[in-house]
Amino acid sequence: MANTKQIAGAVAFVASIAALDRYVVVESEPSFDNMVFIDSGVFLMGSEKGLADESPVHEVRLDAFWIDKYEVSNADYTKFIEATGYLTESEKQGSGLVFATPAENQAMSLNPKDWWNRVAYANWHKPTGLEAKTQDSIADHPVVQVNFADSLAYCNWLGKELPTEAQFEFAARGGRDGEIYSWGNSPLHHREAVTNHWQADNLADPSVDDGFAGTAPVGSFPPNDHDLYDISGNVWEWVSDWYDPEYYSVSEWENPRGLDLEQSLGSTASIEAMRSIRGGSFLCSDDYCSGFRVSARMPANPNSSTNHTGFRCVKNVKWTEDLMHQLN
Ligand SMILES: [Ca+2]
Ligand SMILES: [Ca+2]
Repeated sequence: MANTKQIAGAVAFVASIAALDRYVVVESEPSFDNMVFIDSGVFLMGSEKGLADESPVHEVRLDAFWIDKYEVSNADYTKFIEATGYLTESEKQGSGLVFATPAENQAMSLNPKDWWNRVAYANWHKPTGLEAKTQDSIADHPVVQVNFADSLAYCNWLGKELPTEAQFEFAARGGRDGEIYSWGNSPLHHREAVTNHWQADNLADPSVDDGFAGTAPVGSFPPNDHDLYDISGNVWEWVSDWYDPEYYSVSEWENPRGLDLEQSLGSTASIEAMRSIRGGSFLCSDDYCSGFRVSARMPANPNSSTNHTGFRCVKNVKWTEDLMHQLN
């Protein structure tokens, strides 16, 4: 671990070169501030008690990596925008997807498509559109209305990556193999304020017993055993894998990264391949979605920006050391 810290400065230079064929130029001094070191290890990924795409439970070995302690905040993302002039997809398109309770949009349908409205001018500045709070008032909230590319661009700027699904679950479990939640097996409704979630029985009945109907400032709830905040709840988080519901049957044992695009397209029979998101959001409850279960997976259109999906980044130790080796 110490060696990795010591070479961080040199790696910044290498990372800036590596990033040239990616999206944006990496800033000069990437740091490990507010990151948690996750040592290499073996864990049991998935669950036999969840949805079909969470099984079979399979053993996975991961190399060591660093992961952000918090979801990336609006204040964090502002630095990226100001440094690069990057324009997010929702800003280019002039709209983003915003959740509306069934009562608000007059649609009591159980179809999730009826809960989402495309709202003009909704973007990371104004997550729910023109009438949203000012950016200053949500500076410490997780950035949302960022699609997969918008999220990856931020991570690459810092010489980081999006976590793989396996890295996210390994970090979220914190050693709790076989358990349901990042905090153990206690049902969510038996605990108070363990994570920012939806506390009512249905989506037409918003409840704010945990203090937040929407996003909460990052770090408002207790961390997991790895000192990671909001690794369950608050906002869903983009991970790097293409989503495939049957991937666990063919997953590599070591450092799995998901199927490639062609395999994902073929498996889902979808015209548009989906990426995976993890961790659940303020819209999940134990009765609905339950995305904060540590094994829960969700497909998401990588081109879509919504007000309940953000991200955090990782720095891969082996990737870093390989670059140093190439440099020498
Ligand atoms: Ca809440
Ligand atoms: Ca989260």
